[in-house]
Amino acid sequence: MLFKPLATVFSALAVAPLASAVVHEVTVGGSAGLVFTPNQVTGAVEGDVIHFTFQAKNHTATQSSFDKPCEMIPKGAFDSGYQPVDAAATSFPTYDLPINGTDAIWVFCAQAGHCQSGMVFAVNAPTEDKTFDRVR
Ligand SMILES: *[C@@H]1O[C@H](CO)[C@@H](O)[C@H](O)[C@H]1NC(C)=O
Ligand SMILES: *[C@@H]1O[C@H](CO)[C@@H](O)[C@H](O)[C@H]1NC(C)=O
Ligand SMILES: [Cu+2]
Repeated sequence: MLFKPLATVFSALAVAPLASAVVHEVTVGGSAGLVFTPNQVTGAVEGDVIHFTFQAKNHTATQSSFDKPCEMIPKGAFDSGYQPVDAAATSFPTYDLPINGTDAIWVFCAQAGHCQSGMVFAVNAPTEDKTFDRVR
């Protein structure tokens, strides 16, 4: 009688970390236009992954900063590189961005003109001061 409840507790502990890791699906471009869909993710924590799926046109997911939302940060930026996808494509390249903490992460598309058209994305953007609306 004692053994069974303990086993239940241990198996619940063993699956806890897996259960809390979330894969956040984000579509880049495609029929929605020059946008990331959704254009931001909140509440992401270490262990989560942003799974970008690139659709039509030729986009990137590149790390920027709040102050320069259309420029790659000078050191250590993540960058998917250009992902050209034909309008008639039926399979789509993907890029996984592991989340390592709860700090705000700013992302843009580096294709000429796209960021200037509003093609920006954020993870854990603050709700005050440096907010998502202020980079768009
Ligand atoms: C994608 O865009 C990049 C940057 O503009 C360009 O160098 C590359 O040739 C493009 N690829 C295709 C297949 O159009
Ligand atoms: C998290 O760390 C990994 C490994 O260093 C790195 O490749 C990735 O770009 C980091 N994620 C972010 C959002 O900076
Ligand atoms: Cu783009």
